[in-house]
Amino acid sequence: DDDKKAHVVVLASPGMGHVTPLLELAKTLVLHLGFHVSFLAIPAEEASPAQIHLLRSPNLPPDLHVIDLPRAHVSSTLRHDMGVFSRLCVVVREALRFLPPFLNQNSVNALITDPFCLAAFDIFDDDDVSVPTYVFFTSSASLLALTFYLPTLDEMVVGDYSKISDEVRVPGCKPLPVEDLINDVLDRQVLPISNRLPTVAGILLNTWEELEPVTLRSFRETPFFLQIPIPPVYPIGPITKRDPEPAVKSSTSHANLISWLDKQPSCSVVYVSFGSGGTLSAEQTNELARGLELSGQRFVWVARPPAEANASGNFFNAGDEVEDPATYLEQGFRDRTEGVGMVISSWAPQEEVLRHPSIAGFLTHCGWNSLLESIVYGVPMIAWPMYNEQRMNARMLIEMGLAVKPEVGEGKRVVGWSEIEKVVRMIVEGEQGMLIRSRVREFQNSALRAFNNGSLACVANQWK
Ligand code: BUP
Repeated sequence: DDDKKAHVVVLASPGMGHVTPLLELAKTLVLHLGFHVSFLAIPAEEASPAQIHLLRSPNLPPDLHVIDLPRAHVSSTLRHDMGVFSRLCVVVREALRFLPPFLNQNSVNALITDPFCLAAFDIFDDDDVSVPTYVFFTSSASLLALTFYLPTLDEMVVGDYSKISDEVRVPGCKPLPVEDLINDVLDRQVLPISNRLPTVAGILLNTWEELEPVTLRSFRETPFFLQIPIPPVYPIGPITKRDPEPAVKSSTSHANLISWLDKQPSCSVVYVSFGSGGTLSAEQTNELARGLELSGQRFVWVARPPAEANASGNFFNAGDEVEDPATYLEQGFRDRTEGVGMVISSWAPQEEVLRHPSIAGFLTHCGWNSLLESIVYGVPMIAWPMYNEQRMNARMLIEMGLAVKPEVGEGKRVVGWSEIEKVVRMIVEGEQGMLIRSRVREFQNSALRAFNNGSLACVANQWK
């Protein structure tokens, strides 16, 4: 009976890296834990077909109501020189005006939001949002630790991060080389999130004890975190997409892809994707094409038109009319790799690809969702971080033996084709690839155990 069910509101900022795991969390609350969930979605600055598609899926359970907050009129506030992060903050801030009326008109037991929405909660007065608020932190425990540590670090360097010459020592984490710090930290954009996080009722983290034991323990034991004090941290992961989604548009291209994979030998195909924001330079795109070709291995490459230097991510509007790879990939490459490789230019059914038995490896930008999906399906990785916390994620993968990392040669701007050829061969047929695969499978098992251990149920019971 709907009326008797506890009501949880899930609030998501735009972007597939947030919407995907928050929606998955919402589904779990409805399907496995008997909640009624309102999913408040903030429309992206420009309509994102992949996001719309995900939220309109006919497969969503009846007790999960997706509600689009009205599209904000932000064009006057947005300036061209603003980075992705600042633009996102403006869009979220504007949309959140609609949150208090929603909470007032409905009886709500708990509110779960991502960190970007939380950062904008300063627009509310104390009594505007009186329901217990939880954050679903859609990244690693290490990034959460860094987020908590940031105000301290900021004070130490008096806001000038160029003062840090080598590494940052975040409590509970391995020393973090300064070059791996995320760009948004360097320009102090994460500080509002850091300042708000300690005020929430709890933090749900998309990780599990065996993946990040040291940092998770440090949240409970390290004086630094006990002093702040930080709210309870609940590792509820891995929360990843589990059921195949219906294809975004041309379902035939997805069907073609899967039926092509069906014909390939088991563990023989490398899946290449740089996430929703990742694009390569023209030079790097050519080197990658050549490396893939010369490796002689089968591949599926989610390719995007090249774009120069984009340190902070240049958000590909997932599922848009996309540029035909013929316009930027050499014709010879396409002819020579026909039957061996597939180039996809639209949104790929990543979850279906990764779970496919033909997949041998994942060349990934190391977005947190992508790496969790890879672990959940036992796929070894080639780590190719691009921006945000991806460099931290890549470092973790390498240290844990779950990925190899192609190196940019001395004095080079890009990863050369021979390096790419080498790592692709290594992951598919090399000895190191086999070692990584068995290591990933250990974590796949631990992911499964964590998923089944009911940690989400423990937190969620407080909301009933
Ligand atoms: Br691209 C792509 N199909 O073609 P991450 C991505 N995805 O299903 P983010 C597809 O989007 P940042 C595609 O499975 C994952 O769930 C993918 O999330 C899905 O990276 C999600 O991996 C992407 O966290 O960058 O959001 O692109 O690192 O900034 O979170």
